[in-house]
Amino acid sequence: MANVAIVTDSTAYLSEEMLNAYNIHTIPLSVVFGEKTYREEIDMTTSTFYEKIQEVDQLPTTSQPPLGEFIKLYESLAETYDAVISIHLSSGISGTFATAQTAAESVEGIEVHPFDSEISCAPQGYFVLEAAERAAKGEDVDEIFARLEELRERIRAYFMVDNLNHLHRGGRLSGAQALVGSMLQIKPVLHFEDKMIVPFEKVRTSKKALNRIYELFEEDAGTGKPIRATVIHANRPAQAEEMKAELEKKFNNVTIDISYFGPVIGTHLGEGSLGLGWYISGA
Ligand code: MYR
Repeated sequence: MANVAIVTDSTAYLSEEMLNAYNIHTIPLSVVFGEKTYREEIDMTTSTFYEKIQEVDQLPTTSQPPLGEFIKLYESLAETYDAVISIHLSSGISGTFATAQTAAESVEGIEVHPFDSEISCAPQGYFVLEAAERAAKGEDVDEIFARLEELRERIRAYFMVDNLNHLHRGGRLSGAQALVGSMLQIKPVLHFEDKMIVPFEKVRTSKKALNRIYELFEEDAGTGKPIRATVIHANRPAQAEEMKAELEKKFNNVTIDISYFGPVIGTHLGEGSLGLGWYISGA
């Protein structure tokens, strides 16, 4: 039986409970306020982050985990495991995956296999939980990777921001040229394409954007197949609850959780952002 460790980074925003239940190891990204760096959810909680951004003149930036931290973590796992699968946020928006690859090449005593989720947040978590469940059953790296590639085909996620300037400022919005000029007036539905964030559809109001996301969700949920979904919010818990209740009322084949955009992703999306991720489960 193989003994594979599962590593992810903090931007999957998995609860402590899930991390412990599945024995998942995490490495934090950080937010930087002026001279000070805070590892998200270790040195700064999500609620403190959303309070702090109200008070500061200059908004934070973010940084990926240092190479040395990856090496330290992988080496510590060598004592217990045969191999590591390390699942990270999209390489199109962060250098985290590339750093994991460099660490994987230099670490001794254990084979490390980085996996580019090509997305982030709760949908990244779908990969992590799938991998962890399979690892717990004793599956080997090839079997787990095959399942993750297959899962990739089914995961969908769309999101909307209250203010596009955060994404633009952080340089994480591709195809932004088409939006510049009308940036403040527009509330596009966004998604990932080829590892990058691109506008999926340009819509003028948040209500229209949300309705469009619901329509896209219905393409899968309306089939009656079992769906696992997650409402993701940037400091909008009540709105997330409302979305969950609305979708649960409409579809009885859907299991919905609520997750959040923590400090690192919140820095780039801005407060008030909302997203919906899902996949057809049980396939
Ligand atoms: C870094 O400094 O390396 C981190 C950069 C993070 C960029 C985040 C951009 C927004 C991602 C939105 C994900 C939405 C998933 C549903």
